Amino acid sequence: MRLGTIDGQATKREMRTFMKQHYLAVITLTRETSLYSSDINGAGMPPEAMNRLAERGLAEFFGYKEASGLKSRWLGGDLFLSALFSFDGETQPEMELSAQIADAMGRWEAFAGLEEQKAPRWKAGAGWVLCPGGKYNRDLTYEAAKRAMHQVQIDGGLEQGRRFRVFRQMLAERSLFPHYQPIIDMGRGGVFGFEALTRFPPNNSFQGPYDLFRFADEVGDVYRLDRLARELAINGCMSLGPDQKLFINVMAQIMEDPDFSPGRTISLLEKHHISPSQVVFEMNERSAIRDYSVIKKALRHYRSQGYQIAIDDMGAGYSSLQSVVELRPDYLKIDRSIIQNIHRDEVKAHIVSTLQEIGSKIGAALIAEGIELEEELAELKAMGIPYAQGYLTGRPAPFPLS
Ligand code: G
Ligand code: MN
Repeated sequence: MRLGTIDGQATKREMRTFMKQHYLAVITLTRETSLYSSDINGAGMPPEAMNRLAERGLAEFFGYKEASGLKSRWLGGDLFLSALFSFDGETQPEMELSAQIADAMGRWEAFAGLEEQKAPRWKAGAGWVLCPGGKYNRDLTYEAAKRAMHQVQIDGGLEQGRRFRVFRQMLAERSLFPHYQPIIDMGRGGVFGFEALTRFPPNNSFQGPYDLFRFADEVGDVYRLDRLARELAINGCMSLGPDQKLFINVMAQIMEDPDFSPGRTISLLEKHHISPSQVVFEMNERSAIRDYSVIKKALRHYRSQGYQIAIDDMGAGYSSLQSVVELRPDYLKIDRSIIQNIHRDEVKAHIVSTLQEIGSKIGAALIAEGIELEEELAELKAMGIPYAQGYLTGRPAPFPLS
């Protein structure tokens, strides 16, 4: 996914962005039907209604400057629209195309639903084929139509496009709103530091920050999202005490990127009078670490500047002990699945005390996450766990904390 390192590949990809890309797209509107029904789809629909649907469909797609040569045609009871979409210098033309189509289709489907209240549900599908030079024939048109019909059958195929549009808008508008959750110092009392957590206004496309980051990774844009999230996390951190720490989640794979440099982070930190020694990078293994040696090298560099490292979600299904061995963290954050009901489960207590023993041998302090009950907190305190985080001691909120 990374560019610029492999000769040839990078140049090919870069070249592509300067060339026009043409796609023949076919969009179909069809009514849900049963294979075993004797009804023919669309039968009995008044011709004026059919025309209105076709016109409205065309109108939706004429809105895009990339679309040309729009045609509409009824075949049996199904409506087919075709158009040539041309992109110039777009790095992800297919994503852009599916975003535009998904957007227009959403409105069109809604329109069709209103139009024919009695009718069975209308469904839209889209398919496209690359056509070099913008030339196409019957075979290509048929192929695109076949894909569009297939799309109708598999619900959610266009969901990707919708998500891409929402995602891109979030990046452009920088609409992430970091929240901060306090981490309590159990020995001395008081707030040891805050974990910055990415939040965004509710939408239908992304269920939460992890869903968003996973999607960003899928479409190859996780670096941009990560950078924005980090920048906003530092910007929003209004009143960090000189002895308090700011915990920032970083995907391990970000550190594998040769372009990841905390230089920008440092200047932002300076602006907010936060020193690197107050910053702890939380790493998790949600996306498997491919090459520890690269990360270790990066970590040596950050450590020399004073940053600290925490291993996040220890004890969760995807986390391994390998990162403890390889990364030599300063903190071990224990996943809430181990903390929940720890006062009633000996096995959980054994696991935590074993981790604490490991921690004390390698100089890593434990942070218990997801504490919701007084009993859990009391148990952890009795075990001598130094730091606590959870809804009980403070919910994530924007600064200033109430
Ligand atoms: O993977 P990580 O540990 O960074 O995840 C932190 C997430 O856990 C955040 O989304 C945060 O809102 C959530 N969280 C924090 N404290 C609690 C808690 O006490 N209970 C539950 N269920 N979730 C919590
Ligand atoms: Mn975390």
